[in-house]
Amino acid sequence: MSPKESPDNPYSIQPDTLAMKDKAAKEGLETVWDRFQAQQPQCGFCELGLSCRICVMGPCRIDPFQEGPQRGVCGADADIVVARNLARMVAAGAASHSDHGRDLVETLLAVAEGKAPGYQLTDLAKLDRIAGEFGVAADLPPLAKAKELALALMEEFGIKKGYLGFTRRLPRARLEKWRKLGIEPRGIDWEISEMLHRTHMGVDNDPVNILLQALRAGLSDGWGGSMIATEVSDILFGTPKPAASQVNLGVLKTDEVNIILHGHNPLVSEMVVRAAQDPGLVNRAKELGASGINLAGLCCTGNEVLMRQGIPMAGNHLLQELAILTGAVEAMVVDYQCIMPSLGDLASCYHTLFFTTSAKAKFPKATALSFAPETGEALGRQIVAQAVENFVRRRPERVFIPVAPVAQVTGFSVEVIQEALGGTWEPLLDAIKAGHLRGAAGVVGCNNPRVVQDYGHTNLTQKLIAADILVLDTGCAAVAHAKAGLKVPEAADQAGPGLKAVCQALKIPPVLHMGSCVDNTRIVNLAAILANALGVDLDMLPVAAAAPEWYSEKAAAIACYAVASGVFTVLGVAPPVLGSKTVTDLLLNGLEAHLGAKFAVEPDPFQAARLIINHVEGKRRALGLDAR
Ligand code: BF8
Repeated sequence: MSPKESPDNPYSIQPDTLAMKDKAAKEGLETVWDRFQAQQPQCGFCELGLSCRICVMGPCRIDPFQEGPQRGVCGADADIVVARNLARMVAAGAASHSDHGRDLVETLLAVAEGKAPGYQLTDLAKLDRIAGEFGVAADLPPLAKAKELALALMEEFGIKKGYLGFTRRLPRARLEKWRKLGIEPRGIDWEISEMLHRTHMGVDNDPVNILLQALRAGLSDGWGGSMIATEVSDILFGTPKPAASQVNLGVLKTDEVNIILHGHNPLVSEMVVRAAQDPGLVNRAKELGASGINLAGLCCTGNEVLMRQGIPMAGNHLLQELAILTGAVEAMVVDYQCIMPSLGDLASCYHTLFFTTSAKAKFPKATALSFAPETGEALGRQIVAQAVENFVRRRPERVFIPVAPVAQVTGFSVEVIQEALGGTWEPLLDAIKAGHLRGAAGVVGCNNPRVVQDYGHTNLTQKLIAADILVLDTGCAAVAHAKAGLKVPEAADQAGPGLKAVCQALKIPPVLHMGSCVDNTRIVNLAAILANALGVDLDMLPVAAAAPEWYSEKAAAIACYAVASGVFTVLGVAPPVLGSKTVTDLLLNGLEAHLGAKFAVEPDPFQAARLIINHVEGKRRALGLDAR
């Protein structure tokens, strides 16, 4: 797939999406694009952030044309309303990632106490390292160490004085910037809850002050909840290593029991992976006429099991309904986040079993199962057993798998990158200093029906690698890149000469898969490592981030912690802030003087690439490195 200056249709650049969308239309089934169309025109007040429904003196709206009301019933003006709305988005996003992290810490404690059969401490070296970071005695045996670490991580969520523990990974200069602004993250739940308090009517009515707390809530996610989720997942299930896998709806098999793992948290899906290898269940599948049991991922649960177990990826956010429409899915298993409430309806139009696995996330027409560390292993087995028995209900005449799968290589944790470099960061720093590698960019985030699916991700990334900028990806962007064939070593041919040489020397793709959305912490962690190695703050690095197709509150939280950590971040979809000049100016300009980084909004991926390339070259110049 080569860069295309304009998309062929308003929906997607992906053949599997377009084929399945046609199938939905033929069968009279509704998808996200139908509902998006039915919502047009969407509320202009809301798009600008100018509607407020925080209290029941309202709802209120501020007239952007200055002809109608300029204040809500309480007296809040456009700046206050917009700032409060954005801040609540960030708080919700930070809460989502962090609650996911908390579930992992609870499981770590259960494992340490011998209460979680089937779960274990898989990466003991990482347990040692993280326990060391949190001051746990080095000479404890693994289970005792895991218990002390779990208890220490639980404290990160509460009333913690001073900075969150993982911020010790950052250069002092960054922490000093936060201290001056009063945004050093304290307890994770504290920052999120204070954000909700301050946006209650009649509390914080200074838009700048509100936004600073939004950054702080974002930081409590990036250097707190999400980072805990990543590190504890690695301890429990293993730190990812490179593995060959495949992507797109073609990973579903016409002759096997297909089970899709969707959502974000690996706790249940890892147990499903284990159960699917059980010879008894595989034999039962064969007795029922299937050739075996095939697992495939969707969204970030998909990324979790892809990174650690090489499980193929069926698709990203906008594929979740379409996967069911293949008619080949015996079970869709979801945990939480980014799961469309429409899935139950679609599953009921086919033979697909729809299992929810978290008591906190129930859905219409779903079979509600409830994960607990004590019963997770049995839950995984129950799900696979029911999926296998469901194979006989499949109707072959309704099955349509539209494409052949595409190859990808996954599993690039920070540890693996360091290992590939020979155990030291010097070769990477040398490549940057010599200019073979101009810099790096994280291209991350969602799909959004406002954007042609994967058009933003793919074109931006192709332009960046052609300019010798290494791309690190996570989330739904990672799926788009893989489908475009950018995540195999041969894709180095699409890179500029410097990046191509680096990739060929290390036998890596020019786009490195670093995981799910909580794993954006791997990217900021890597940035911190490089900044420390160079003796500079993060904002001095020739790096940037982009979320070309974001939709979610979690993405808003990620963008906040990226910028607050010093990383220039380009959004492909404008956040609902344009109704306030004060808020917009602060995000696009004002933050830079204090944090060395800011946001940009650029829907055109080619223009976004130019912004990032110019930024990277500007940072090189400032570091005294050669610049183009
Ligand atoms: O956490 S990229 S659509 S699946 S929010 Fe959701 Fe966005 Fe996908 Fe993963 Ni992240």
